[in-house]
Amino acid sequence: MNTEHPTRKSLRIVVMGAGMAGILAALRLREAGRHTVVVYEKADRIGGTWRENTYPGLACDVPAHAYTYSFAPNAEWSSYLAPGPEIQRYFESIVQSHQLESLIRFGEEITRCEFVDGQWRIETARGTHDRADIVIAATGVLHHPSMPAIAGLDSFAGPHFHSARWDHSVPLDGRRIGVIGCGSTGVQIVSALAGRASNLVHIQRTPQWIMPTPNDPYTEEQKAAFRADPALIDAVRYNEEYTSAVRRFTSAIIDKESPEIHEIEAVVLKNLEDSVRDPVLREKLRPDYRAACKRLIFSSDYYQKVQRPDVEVAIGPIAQIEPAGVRMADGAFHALDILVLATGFRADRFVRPMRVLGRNGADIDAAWTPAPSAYLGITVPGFPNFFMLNGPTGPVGNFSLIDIAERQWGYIEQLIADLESGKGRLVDLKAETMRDYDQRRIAAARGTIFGSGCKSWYLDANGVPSSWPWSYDAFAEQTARPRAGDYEYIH
Ligand code: N01
Repeated sequence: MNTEHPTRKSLRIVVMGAGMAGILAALRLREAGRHTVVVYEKADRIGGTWRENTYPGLACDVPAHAYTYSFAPNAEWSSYLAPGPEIQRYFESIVQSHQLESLIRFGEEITRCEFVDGQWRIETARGTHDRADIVIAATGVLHHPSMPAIAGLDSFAGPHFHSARWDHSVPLDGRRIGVIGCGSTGVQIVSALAGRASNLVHIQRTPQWIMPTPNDPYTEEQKAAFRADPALIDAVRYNEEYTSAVRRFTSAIIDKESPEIHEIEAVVLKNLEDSVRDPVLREKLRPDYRAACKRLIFSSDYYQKVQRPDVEVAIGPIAQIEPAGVRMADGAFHALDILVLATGFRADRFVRPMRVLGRNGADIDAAWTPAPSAYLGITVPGFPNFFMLNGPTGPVGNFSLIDIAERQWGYIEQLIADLESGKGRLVDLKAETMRDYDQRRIAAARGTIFGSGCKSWYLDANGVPSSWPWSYDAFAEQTARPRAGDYEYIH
């Protein structure tokens, strides 16, 4: 019996998803050791976004030592920005070293989650039925590929696939490859395929601002030093230059007239002016909206790669896709063997298409129409004991989502502790807490750089940026502990 907390009881907790955030939750719950924990994972492997995205050039644009669990530093990162497969291996190693595999039910996609008689009833596509006192939804942010509605797409004669569904059976070397889309994904793919394709065409409806970023490999000596003294890893992770860059970046995005955003604008403009020699290409690549309005792209070599003679940039809308290639609205035709759709994700989905039904028949789909929101990206009124990691309106602008998930987990742990200690059997966000949050959030979001006039996946169906619109420190402070009065406790 736990003598410190005599009233603490064991709860049944279902975690949805075994990506970065689900692994975090499972690991923390296993460490606490008091609960029955089951993780449902629709795929046959862990990894979430790092399992699903396997495109050439995949890397994380957050420095590797910052995109790492705080409790599991990794001396082995090969470079300042880690390649995707290495990140996947890191998560696999965490699952293995913490023996989490036995908690995970693979190949089980939850299709329905309904609150009945004080518990959550879970149903999977395979017909498994389960129940839970608490649900942790760790279903990811950018998860469902967005297929573009371009006329003739299916008529394309060669292989064509979305960036998150890469077909590795298709040989790339010496082929004519078209890449549609120039978000972080399209830019990484083009940088990786330049020099492999015989002809590479980067098709951009809207060019992007590019922030130059060094990406030096770590030497064997550096890795040995990290191994010998983990404090050196902290020195990179919590390095003053990086943390102050994160703070300056949030100041920039939340205030579109701040000195910090003007600083970013100057850097990306200089990058374009200094890097692209041909004035015609330079003008093609010059965005007509403000820097960081779309999620800023970090690249050390994109401008160099698109100046190669075997790489072409095609700017403007596509008229149609034809069996032999892509026809632009200006009539230009690009003959292609392979077409890659780096066209992004349906960023408003979160737990959907799963059916989630809360108290009194509340439907998450209705609660999130026209646009999803969750208090601190974690809770929604009417859905008691249902906690999200990286849910809607959390910070998603060029930050380490691991850090965000860890902060949210710290907050969720305290709500779980309330339930264990008998404060209530259920904890439900008050509707007025949500209303007040959304009013303040929406007013603030309209003033952020994301709302300065471009289109991006940040904008919800009302055109409001759905990312956290305040500072990083405000997020840290507000997720440090649940605020008295925000929640209703039900016995
Ligand atoms: O997707 P996006 P992404 N015709 O939505 C174009 C994260 N990420 O996969 O701008 C023609 O940014 C669309 O054009 P437009 C990161 O958070 C992180 O690249 O709408 N083009 C745009 O260019 C990132 O922000 C890493 O005019 C069409 C592109 O497709 C997020 O994922 C790495 C079109 C979509 O860009 C999403 O990035 C990679 C059409 N019909 C990704 N439809 C890290 O390093 C769409 N487009 C952590």
